[in-house]
Amino acid sequence: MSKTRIGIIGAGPSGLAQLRAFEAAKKEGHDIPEIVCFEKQESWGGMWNYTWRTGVGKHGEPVHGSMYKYLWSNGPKECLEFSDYSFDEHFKKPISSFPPRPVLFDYIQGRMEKSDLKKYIRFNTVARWTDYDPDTKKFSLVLDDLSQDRTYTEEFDYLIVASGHFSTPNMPYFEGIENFPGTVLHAHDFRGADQFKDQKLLLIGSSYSAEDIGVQCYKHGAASVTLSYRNNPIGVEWPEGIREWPLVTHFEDNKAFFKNGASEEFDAVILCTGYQYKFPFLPDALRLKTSNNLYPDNIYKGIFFNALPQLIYLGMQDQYYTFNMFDAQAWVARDYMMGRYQLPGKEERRKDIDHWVERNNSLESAYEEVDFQSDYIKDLLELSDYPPFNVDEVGEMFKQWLRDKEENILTYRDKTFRSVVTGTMAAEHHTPWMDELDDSKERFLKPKRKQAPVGQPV
Ligand code: FAD
Ligand code: NA7
Repeated sequence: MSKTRIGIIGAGPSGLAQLRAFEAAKKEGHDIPEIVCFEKQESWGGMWNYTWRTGVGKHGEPVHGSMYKYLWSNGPKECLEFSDYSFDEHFKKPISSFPPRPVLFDYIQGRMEKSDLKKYIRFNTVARWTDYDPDTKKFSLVLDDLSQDRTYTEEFDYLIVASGHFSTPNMPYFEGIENFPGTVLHAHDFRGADQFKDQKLLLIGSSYSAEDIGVQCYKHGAASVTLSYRNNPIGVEWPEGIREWPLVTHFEDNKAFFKNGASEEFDAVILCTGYQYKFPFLPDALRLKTSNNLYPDNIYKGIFFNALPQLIYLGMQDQYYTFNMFDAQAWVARDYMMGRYQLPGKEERRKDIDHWVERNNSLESAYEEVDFQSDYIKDLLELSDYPPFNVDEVGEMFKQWLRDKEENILTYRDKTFRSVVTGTMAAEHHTPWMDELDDSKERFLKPKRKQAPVGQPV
């Protein structure tokens, strides 16, 4: 009998979690299926693989990356730590709780290199189209090898969609924006604050991107930052130089008008208005259709497409938890594909989805959202042998992080947290985040300078 074949689309943290899950089973002596992971970029890491490009990439494909320079983790690293590969194991010393992107990228890569997982990945290969044959119960996946300019098709018993959902911009229209004389771009194309030094910026949106890009531009020398919200403001106490106004109604040349009756001239507009779920390689009936939320409908356990559970989605939730959630999902998905975990019938799955979706709809605060996603992770951890970790303690760290941000949006990244994986307390970074303009790994890992005794040079 031929081996079960598994296709994974995307080698970002979710797709890599799936590879790592199979590798863990192999190390335990299990015979694992045949796995191929397709990645359209020339390297792995998904969002964490920074690119300077915008628009289209080397081979004319839409650029996936939305990451930018000077991005520092927006949550404590202790909340995303892999429970089978700690920060201590990777860095060999305690590091601070909010590392910059290159440091987290290094950490992701460390686990993969340790397990020699690159061999499963076909880089520069884009998943173009999928058909499912109910008679043979196989997916046929049309692939484009971008470097060879070759199209081919392969068959799989299971298909894993790990293509991310923070890549295709949601671009609303505001009257008159077409005549705005300065830069207008979406957060997806933002590559760093440098070009906005001394400029008066308008950012539309009130979630992670607006907050982080706004604060980064302020830190790196923008003249002023105005955030404009549709429903709820971010609502923290902003320093002088950042303010938050209701939504823009329209533009006249470089002047924006707001719902509160105010108007102001700007040099640049950044639309921090979120992303669309886009699966151009899936037919209508197999596509996950959702907005960005903590429990997208129609996927059982947040993973299995209810109409066809051999189609598996990873990482499709809005995210407090990230890397450890993708792991918990990937381990359950692996056990299902290896016949070690049986799914209940379709109706029972539907009831379970309804239960989570209803609870999700009733959440009223970020604190309740954290509890919700913690419960979701606990539910997943019950179903596989992914090394368990203290989810309640991680939930408490998230809540402390929310309070820290409310207290001071410019200093929350100077706080430290304790790992639930190793018990190690994070080190304090050598430089307060607001003064640290260099986000390189080398600079980050530099030891903290010892205080010289009084009267002696350092
Ligand atoms: P992605 O990382 O998006 O990876 C998806 C992969 O699929 C990509 O490599 C892509 O090239 C590939 N792909 C897509 N379509 C195809 C196709 N058709 N064929 C082949 N390959 C394909 N999380 C945190 O924990 N902390 C943070 O500080 C943080 N900051 C963020 C900042 C920004 C600007 C963004 C956008 C996200 C941030 N995130 C952060 C969340 C981030 O999305 C997750 O950490 C993580 O990258 C999600 O992993 P993923 O594998 O699901 O998706
Ligand atoms: P999010 O978290 O999905 O937030 C999108 C924001 O965009 C949110 O504040 C929305 O306002 C706003 N939005 C969406 N459409 C509009 C329109 N038409 N007008 C005004 N405002 C709008 O996306 P982010 O990019 O912030 O974060 C995504 C990930 O990137 C996140 O996980 C981070 O890790 C980095 P609403 O609240 O709905 O009124």
